[in-house]
Amino acid sequence: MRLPCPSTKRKVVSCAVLFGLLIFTHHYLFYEPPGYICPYFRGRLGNLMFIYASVYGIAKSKGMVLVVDTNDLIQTVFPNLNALAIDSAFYFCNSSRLVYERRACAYDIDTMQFDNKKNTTLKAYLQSWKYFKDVEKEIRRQFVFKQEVQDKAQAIINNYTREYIQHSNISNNLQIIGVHIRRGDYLKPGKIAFGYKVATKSYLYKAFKFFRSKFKNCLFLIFTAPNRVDLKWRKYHMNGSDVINVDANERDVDMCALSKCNHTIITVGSFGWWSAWLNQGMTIYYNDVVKPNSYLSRDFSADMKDYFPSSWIGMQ
Ligand SMILES: *[C@@H]1O[C@H](CO)[C@@H](O)[C@H](O)[C@H]1NC(C)=O
Ligand SMILES: *[C@@H]1O[C@H](CO)[C@@H](O)[C@H](O)[C@H]1NC(C)=O
Ligand SMILES: *[C@@H]1O[C@H](CO)[C@@H](O)[C@H](O)[C@H]1NC(C)=O
Ligand SMILES: *[C@@H]1O[C@H](CO)[C@@H](O)[C@H](O)[C@H]1NC(C)=O
Ligand SMILES: *[C@@H]1O[C@H](CO)[C@@H](O)[C@H](O)[C@H]1NC(C)=O
Ligand SMILES: CC(=O)N[C@H]1CO[C@H](CO)[C@@H](O)[C@@H]1O
Repeated sequence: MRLPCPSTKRKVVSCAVLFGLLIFTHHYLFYEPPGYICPYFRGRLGNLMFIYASVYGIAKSKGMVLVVDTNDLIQTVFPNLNALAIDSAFYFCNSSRLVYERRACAYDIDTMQFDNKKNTTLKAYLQSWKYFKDVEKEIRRQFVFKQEVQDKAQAIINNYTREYIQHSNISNNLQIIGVHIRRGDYLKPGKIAFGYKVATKSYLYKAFKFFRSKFKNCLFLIFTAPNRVDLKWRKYHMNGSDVINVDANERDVDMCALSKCNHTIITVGSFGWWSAWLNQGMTIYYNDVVKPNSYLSRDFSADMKDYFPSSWIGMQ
C-alpha cells in the first residue's frame, strides 16, 4: 500500500504558510505597542528641565510616548515641547509602574533598563546631561522661551550694556559675561549637613580674572536669586568698574537673559546649570559643590563628569 506522500515542494509551501500564519497570530494576539512614559515633576525650573530633558532622551531611546500635563509649569515656560500634552496627566499616569533612580546627579544605565511596553512613571531627578546627549538638538529646539520673555531678556542686556558703554566709552568687541550667584538657600543648616557647598568670592574673582585676561573688554552682569542673603552678599562682594548687578526679574526672564550673554559663570544649583547649557559660549563652573563623603556626594559620580559637561571649565 502506498501512503499519499506530498511532494517536497508542497511540503515547503505548506510549511511556509503555516509558519506565516503562526507569526501573524502571534503578532496579532500578543503584540504590545510601546508604553507611555510620564515624568514626575518636582522642584523648580532647573529641576523640571533636567527631568523633562532626561525623560525625553530615555523615551526616545526606548521608543516610548512621553506624556506631560497641559498645566505643567515646564509646558508654560516652553510652549513648544514635543510631548503628548493631555489634561489630567496625573490620573492618566497614576496606574503606571514606578521606576526610581539610584543617584540623582549621575548617569545610571540601570535606570533605563525597564520594559518599554509597560506604562511607566520615572520618579527621578535625572540630573545628568548624558541622558539627553543624543537628542541635544531636539532639546535645544524645545527649550525656547516665549517671544515676550526673550524680548524682555534682550532689553535687560541691551539696557545695561548701553549704560556701560556710555560711561566707559568701551564698545569694541565687548564680551558680556552672565554671572549667576546662588548661595542663600544652600547655607541652611540642613543643606550644609547634607553636603551642599556654596561658591566662594575667591572663586568668582578667579573666574572674572579668567575672562579679563582672555578678552580686552568684558562686562560682568550679575544675576542672583532675589533673596535677602544673596542680594546683600552680592552688593558687598561684586565690585569692579566692569561689574553690574542686575535687578532680579521673573525666573524665566533671568535664565533667558543669562542664556543670551556671550559667556557664563555659574555657582551652584540647576538654575545656573541650565542657564549655562542654553548659553553656547564658554562656561566657568564651581567644581567644589559637594562635601566629600556626605550624603549628597553619593548622588554624583566620583569624577562629577556625569553632571558637568566636559566642555565647561571647573574652578574653585
Ligand atoms: C488613580 O486615580 C484615580 C482617580 O482619582 C483613583 O481612583 C485611583 O485610586 C488612582 N490609582 C492609584 C494607583 O493611585
Ligand atoms: C498604557 O496606558 C494606555 C492608556 O491608558 C492603555 O490604553 C494601555 O493599555 C496601557 N498599557 C499597558 C501595557 O498597561
Ligand atoms: C534699565 O536700567 C536701569 C538702571 O540701570 C533700570 O532702572 C531700568 O529699570 C532698566 N530697564 C529695563 C527694561 O531693564
Ligand atoms: C567718551 O567719548 C566721547 C566722544 O569721544 C567723549 O566726548 C567723552 O568725554 C568720553 N567719556 C569718557 C568718560 O571718557
Ligand atoms: C555677544 O553676543 C551678542 C549676541 O547676544 C553678539 O551680537 C555679539 O557679537 C557678541 N559679542 C562678541 C564680542 O562676540
Ligand atoms: C570683582 C572684583 O574686582 N572684586 C574686588 C572687590 O574688592 C576686593 C577688595 O575688597 C578685591 O579683592 C576684589 O578683587
